[in-house]
Amino acid sequence: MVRLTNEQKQFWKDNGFIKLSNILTENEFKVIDKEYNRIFKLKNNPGMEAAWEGKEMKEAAKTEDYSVHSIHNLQFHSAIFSHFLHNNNLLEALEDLMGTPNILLHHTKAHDKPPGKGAPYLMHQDYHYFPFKKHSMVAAFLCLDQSDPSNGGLCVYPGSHKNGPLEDVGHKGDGIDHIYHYQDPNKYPLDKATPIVCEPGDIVVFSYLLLHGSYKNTSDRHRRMFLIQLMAAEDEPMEDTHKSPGQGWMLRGSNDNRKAVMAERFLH
Ligand SMILES: O=C(O)CCC(=O)C(=O)O
Repeated sequence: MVRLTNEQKQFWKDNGFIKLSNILTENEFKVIDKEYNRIFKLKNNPGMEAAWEGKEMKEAAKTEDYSVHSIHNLQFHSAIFSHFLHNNNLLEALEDLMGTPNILLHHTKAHDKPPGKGAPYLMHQDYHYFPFKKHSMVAAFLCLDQSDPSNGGLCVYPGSHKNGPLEDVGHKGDGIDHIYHYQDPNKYPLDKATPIVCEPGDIVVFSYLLLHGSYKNTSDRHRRMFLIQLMAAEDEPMEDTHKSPGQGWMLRGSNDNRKAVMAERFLH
């Protein structure tokens, strides 16, 4: 059982994020860690490159030689990740944080920032990628490595979720096939954010309204993460966007009005 204390719930309300260190057992973590490496090695190909493109990104990275390897929806690659999506400790904690017993999957993704050149992510709100009416959307960000500012760890502007959606800077990458959302790096620089230092197995949950980003990996270590994006069944998307396989999958509770399902064709 991982029910949150009143202090933890208050921290979440005040800050828009919380680090949980007691979700996975050592053995559960080992299994995920090993499978993550196996899949990344197996899939290793140029299509895994997912670093943001564009002028601001190059400026933030201070070089053109930066990289992030990414695989989306790992639960379609290995049952170990579908199993993890149903982790009871995680879902109990999420129920306490999201304030609903009815929790749906939005999507998952994994980022491996390689040593020495792992790209930074400018400060941004995930809201702009998939806006929902009630802002119930949260990310559960599993750290597979010890992570801190030196190897590209996560950082946040605590409490920024309270300001609601901020005006967004959208940038079409030089490759033209992606739109990246982020805040003006002069207004919200990475180096003024609060680093979240994690141990392997820690899970950081944050609101999609929280300003977050991550540093460049300048160390000789990898910085691997696996992220699950989830929403409440009582919420509804504002735009028909960011579809992914398995979206709307019930992870906890029930979805009696099926409102949070993304596409009409899934309604029946
Ligand atoms: O991989 C990272 O460090 C950042 C990921 C992130 O912030 C995002 O994808 O929204």
